[in-house]
Amino acid sequence: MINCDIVRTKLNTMILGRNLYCFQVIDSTNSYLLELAREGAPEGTVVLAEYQTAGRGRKARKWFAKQGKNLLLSILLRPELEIDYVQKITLATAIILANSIDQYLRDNKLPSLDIRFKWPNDLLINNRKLSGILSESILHDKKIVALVIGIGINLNEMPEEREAEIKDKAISLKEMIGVEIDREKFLCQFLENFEKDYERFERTLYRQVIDEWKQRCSQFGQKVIIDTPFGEQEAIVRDIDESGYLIYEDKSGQLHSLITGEVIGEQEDVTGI
Ligand code: BT5
Repeated sequence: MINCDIVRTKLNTMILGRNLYCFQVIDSTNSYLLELAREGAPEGTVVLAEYQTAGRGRKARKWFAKQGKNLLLSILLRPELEIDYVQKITLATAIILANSIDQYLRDNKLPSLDIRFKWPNDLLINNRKLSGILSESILHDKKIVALVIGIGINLNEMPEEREAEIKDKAISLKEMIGVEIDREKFLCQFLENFEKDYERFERTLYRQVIDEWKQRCSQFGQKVIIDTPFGEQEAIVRDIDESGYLIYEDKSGQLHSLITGEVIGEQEDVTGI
């Protein structure tokens, strides 16, 4: 069991995680935190669980995690911003998470890993999913009243412990580097980095987020299948716009932006065609 007393003592933040809820089992940390948010919980509240009975991804997909091996958490933010910023804050979370992993590996003299991003919310290693982020918001008049960022990251789960459904798709840090990740230490570092970077990104209205995110994305130029609200389409990923939406080129060479759809398949790299 992750030791929340250790986390509370070691955590060097002003706001983030100061209000910390830890559960052995919960339905979903996001659902619980959305409830707390409706009841007025303050910005920076964090909910952590060792196991979720209804952990979810987008579009009611499931998030699997073996008890006590990974990190499952949700963070409550209350940025005084419009709905358009939700996507950028999600991309910012991926950047902070990837940088925190780099830092953990560096600090512990472990081999570095090439963490890549897949739009809109995946962290990948060797094309397998290490982490997923689910942002859910409560809005009023297009303004964000509360934003719950849910993060699932595979730290110590090994392939033999994994659900059949994700056996070929998932990867964990321990699997890559061969040593157990200190979950309390990693969590504290991540929350500390999050607090610093969130403040930095917000102060500059998320201007650097897109550039920083693109540096870890290898999808540009890839021929993919895109699941748009109007059905599946072949496309080439071209860019991310300043709101964090995906720009893709359709078969006739026209550019479109994708806000809610999804890149579901990757084909060969066709950069330059
Ligand atoms: C996501 O959705 O990737 C967002 C996942 C967010 C999970 C966290 S855990 C804490 C918080 N509380 C919650 O209830 N949720 C958040 P999406 O892009 O829709 O991807 C979902 C897909 O990822 C599934 O359909 C599986 O194919 C795959 N998947 C599920 N569990 C996985 C795992 N542990 N590792 C890698 N892939 C996984």
